[in-house]
Amino acid sequence: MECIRFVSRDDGIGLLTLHRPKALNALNSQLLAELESVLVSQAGSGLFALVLTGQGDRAFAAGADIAEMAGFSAAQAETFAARGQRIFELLEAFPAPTIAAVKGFALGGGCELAMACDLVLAGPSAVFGQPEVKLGVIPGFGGTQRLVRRVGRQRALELMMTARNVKAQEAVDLGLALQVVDDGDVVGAAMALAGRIAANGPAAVRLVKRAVAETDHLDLHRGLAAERSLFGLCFATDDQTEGMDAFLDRRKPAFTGR
Ligand code: CO8
Repeated sequence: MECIRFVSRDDGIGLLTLHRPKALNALNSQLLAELESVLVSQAGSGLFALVLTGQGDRAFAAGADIAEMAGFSAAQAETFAARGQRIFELLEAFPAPTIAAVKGFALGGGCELAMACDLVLAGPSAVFGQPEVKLGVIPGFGGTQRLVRRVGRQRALELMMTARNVKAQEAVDLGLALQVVDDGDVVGAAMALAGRIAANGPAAVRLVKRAVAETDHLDLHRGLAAERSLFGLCFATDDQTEGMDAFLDRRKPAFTGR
């Protein structure tokens, strides 16, 4: 792979790094294809958590690749947007929790990529934004949808219409990021957070994600119906037996994620 590095650690945590540092990890077709391939191949691998970051200190990703997009026809632009949206949906639906570890620029498609992750940690250097209107275009990898859902309609419109950048602490205040990692080791902090999550029953963690993802567009009544069905499903897992037995035996559970 040219544009993505992926390592799966013994503790079940995967680290995916966008690797085009010369272009501030801008998302071109090659990078998107490699991202898709890792997500597809890892979806059934039983990973307990996946951390995404960008190579180097300057950028998570400075957006979709402007040099590649510049000459697009309307039809080509729509196809490119459809491709990015589909891959970001794969990321959003990844069975295990996903954590974006953002250093430097997360602009345009980079901000959209972070928003397709479950949790976003920001280093002190993190800069978020949807600057597309400066280029005469709109967000095309989900920004008009996910930003509104993350920060609310008025704040999202202001950010997308002014194209202004948001630093780490403001991103947290807006709800775009979960927290600022003060010491700057944002990847280390994301791995540690992934480890804390992975110490819980991995099958249940996956079902928490499913319960939220599959119901956030439903009314409460239907959401509750989906929740109780997934709650039932927990009782068909080894992790539930182990978790409850361990509690009753006053020992630490040894979860398998099954
Ligand atoms: N695409 C391609 N190359 C890029 C990008 C990008 N998005 N961002 C930076 N680069 C390249 C630069 O061209 C430069 O390359 P070179 O050294 O060969 O000239 C290198 O990365 C370093 O960049 P700078 O010299 O500009 O570094 P600075 O520190 O001066 O500035 C900035 C950093 C502020 C991040 C600046 O690079 C910048 O403004 N980048 C563009 C940010 C942007 O507008 N992003 C949004 C792009 S549009 C988008 O993401 C829409 C997504 C949906 C697409 C839908 C499909 C149709």
